[in-house]
Amino acid sequence: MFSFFKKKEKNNEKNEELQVLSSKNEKNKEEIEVEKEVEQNISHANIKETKEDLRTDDKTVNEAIKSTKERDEKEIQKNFFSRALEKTVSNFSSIIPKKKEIIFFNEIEDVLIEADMEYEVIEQVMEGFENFISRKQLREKLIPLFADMPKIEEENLPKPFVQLIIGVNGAGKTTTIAKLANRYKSMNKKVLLGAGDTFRAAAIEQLSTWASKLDIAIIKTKQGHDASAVAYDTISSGIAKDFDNVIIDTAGRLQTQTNLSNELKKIVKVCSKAQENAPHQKLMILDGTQGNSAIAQAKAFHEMIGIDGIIVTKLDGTAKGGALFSIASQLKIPILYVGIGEKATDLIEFSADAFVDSLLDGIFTKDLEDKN
Ligand SMILES: Nc1nc2c(ncn2[C@@H]2O[C@H](COP(=O)(O)OP(=O)(O)OP(=O)(O)O)[C@@H](O)[C@H]2O)c(=O)[nH]1
Ligand SMILES: [Mg+2]
Repeated sequence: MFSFFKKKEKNNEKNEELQVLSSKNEKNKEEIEVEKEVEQNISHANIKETKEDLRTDDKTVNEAIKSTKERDEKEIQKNFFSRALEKTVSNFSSIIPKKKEIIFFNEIEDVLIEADMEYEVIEQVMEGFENFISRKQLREKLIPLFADMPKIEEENLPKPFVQLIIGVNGAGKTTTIAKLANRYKSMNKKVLLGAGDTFRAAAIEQLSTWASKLDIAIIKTKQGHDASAVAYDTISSGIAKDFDNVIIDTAGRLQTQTNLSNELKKIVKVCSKAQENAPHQKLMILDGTQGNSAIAQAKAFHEMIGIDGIIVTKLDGTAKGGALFSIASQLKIPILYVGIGEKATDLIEFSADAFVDSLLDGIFTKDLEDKN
């Protein structure tokens, strides 16, 4: 009996001990859990922090890459403009044989006349200048001449995006179409050309040759056929076959030729029947070698059908680069590109900064303070 109670007592003690142990275990378990959780939180926080750090680092690196890329692109663009303005700038040396930091009033005036800037614009630029002019002072007057050009929408474009190319005979329309097509193709766009110059058989052939050379699709018909029908067929095919860009050529014409200007109006109207709001851009091609006389042409075409953008060709072959200032400030139509040769790659996006700096490089030394 006694031993039974003793045993029970012992058992109870053991149970208590076990309970204590198990509660200790529970406590340990809890502690371990808490510790684990703390550790996990710390390591999460660390990972998060490291990730944040990496993200910040990534951002800095990406921003650095972006700004280097932008700088490189600007430099490349400026080099292109220096090439385009070679002839214009080489003429300056008869007025200013050696580049200078500060230039005399009359010399600047002569340089601008030599570059074929219109006199009205020259007066506007020279107004308020003292006897000597620095690079910075002149730059601040030249850049705003391009400020009135409206910006062109480049995003959310309709598909296909239809461009109609117009201009006088020999301005460089067909060659510029090849250059634009080549540019869009290199951006992975699906491009379709429309041989809308049905006036001459050679014109259809010329565009076809470019199309096969660049491996780009083309819609064409026989010489003498209705140009607006070609425009309609090209746009319809562009819609049906999911093209990104449609570029339509037209015959060269003078603004004074009534029949041809009526034909142009008809082409524009028919385009809008094939696709809403087409043509989305009516681009006027101006021959850069004509200098300021191209302005009157552009004005007349603008009154006729409304021009959305200008491309100045043959800048490589002229000393009249300064005409671009008058074109921009008088027409207030954006200059989109500049042609600098006969190859498909000889087209550069217009940049007022690169253009003005290339001109200024021809007469001014690059002093650090004024350098942009
Ligand atoms: N140097 C140089 N030549 C160019 C440039 N753009 C066009 N040309 C040349 O100018 C000439 C006329 O070019 P086209 O593209 O046939 O001109 P177009 O306006 O289509 O002529 P039409 O169809 O006859 O009205 C060709 O010999 C082209 O190679 C350019 O930017 N620089
Ligand atoms: Mg042509």
